[in-house]
Amino acid sequence: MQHIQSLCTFFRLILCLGLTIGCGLGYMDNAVAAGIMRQEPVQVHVSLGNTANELKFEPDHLTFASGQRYQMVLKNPSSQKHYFTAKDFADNLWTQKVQAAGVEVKGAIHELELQPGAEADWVFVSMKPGIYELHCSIAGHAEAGMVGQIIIEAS
Ligand SMILES: [Cu+2]
Repeated sequence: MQHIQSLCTFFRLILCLGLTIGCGLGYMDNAVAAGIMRQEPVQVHVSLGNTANELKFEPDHLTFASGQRYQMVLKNPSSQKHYFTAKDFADNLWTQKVQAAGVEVKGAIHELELQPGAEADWVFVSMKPGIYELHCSIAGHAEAGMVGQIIIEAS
């Protein structure tokens, strides 16, 4: 009996490990995926630039918990175009959708371009723990300080 119990624990561990390593909801057990999709997304607000036209993200440090559903509200209150570019971060989450101006985009997203005054909602489930870089890919912006750090913490 003891033996069977430890065997069960072992397989549960393997399962958990599998879920952590799996790089998309596709790898997840359906029940686990359905549970995450029932989560009310946690709202996080990020500003690309500001009204004073400073070249920075506000905030420039973002922390997410793996396996949590988020709604990241991106806004560009400045008078110039900016990008939210975080390719490695985007590779390690599962995007449910990006919503902007009545349009909904589903599937993999790597970079978002926001025109002056634009707003976009990125709904995703953070997956693989790690430290990821963020920058604006407009020439000169990252060099001027438009960079940031995104952390996905193990939950
Ligand atoms: Cu920029």
